[in-house]
Amino acid sequence: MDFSTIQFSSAGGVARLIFNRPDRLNSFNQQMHEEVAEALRLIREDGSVRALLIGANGRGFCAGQDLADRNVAPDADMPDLGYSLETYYNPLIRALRELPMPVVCAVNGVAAGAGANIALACDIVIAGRSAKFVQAFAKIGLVPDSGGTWVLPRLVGRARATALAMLGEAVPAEQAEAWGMIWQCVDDAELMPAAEKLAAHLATQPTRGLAYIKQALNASPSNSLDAQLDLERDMQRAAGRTEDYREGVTAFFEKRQPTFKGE
Ligand code: T3D
Repeated sequence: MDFSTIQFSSAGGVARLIFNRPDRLNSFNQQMHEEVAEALRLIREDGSVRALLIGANGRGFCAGQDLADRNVAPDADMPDLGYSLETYYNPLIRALRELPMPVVCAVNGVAAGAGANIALACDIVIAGRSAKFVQAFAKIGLVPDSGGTWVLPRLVGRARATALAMLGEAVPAEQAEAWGMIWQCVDDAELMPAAEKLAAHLATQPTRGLAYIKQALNASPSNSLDAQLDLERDMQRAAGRTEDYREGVTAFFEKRQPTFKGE
């Protein structure tokens, strides 16, 4: 597939998926959904990829759904947004959460609607100081989607999640960092270098171990402590059988840096 709504490349164990509809604030249309889904499929099939970096071109990260694609004229049949979520947004969020490697998201400007929640579905989110996160849905009569109602209260607590969802007020990047909504806010000029450095570092780490960490953290919110202890046992058993665990312990005793192969 030739990509145009995204840029996609892979080198040094890092795949880069860059939203590329800057004239539409990188809002999603059907083609962009299809291209992102294809890129994620390629990543899953490429055994050499050990970290994914998501970013965006232009002044914004993503404004969610391209509203120009929604015909709400008085005489039009109202669109089935449930179909849109079932077909496009939900598989995208599931794919990001299930990808067995770290996903770093670099938020360069406004992240609104589904754009905000796609960013928050990633594993480590870094934002430029001028970026902001907007749960824009209520302003057009909609409900936060793309996992927003799940992830927001878990990240910032119910009180803030409710106000953000109902008021649609922007959260500046510094505030998002202070609230624990994202990992880090950096100067705009530092955003891509910092995100690249982080993704490159993660691509040298024990990939399967990181995937087990991700799986355990994903399961944690809906698990009891007992269930989570069982899961940790299973994840640890699997991690303890990786070559990277062998290398980590060996390197520790040899007082050298480990060389992880992601195996
Ligand atoms: O439909 C389904 O499939 C269901 C799933 C829905 C998922 C969703 O994401 S629903 C939520 C959709 N997104 C929004 O409601 C966000 C709408 N946009 C905004 O609130 C603001 O534009 C922003 C907060 C994102 C940015 O504000 P600002 O002041 O920086 O920029 P602006 O001037 O409002 O926007 C710049 C241009 O981008 C403008 O076009 P123009 O006037 O220069 O020709 C604006 O219309 C356009 N734009 C911004 N967001 C969208 C968009 N065009 C289409 N769709 C957008 N989402």
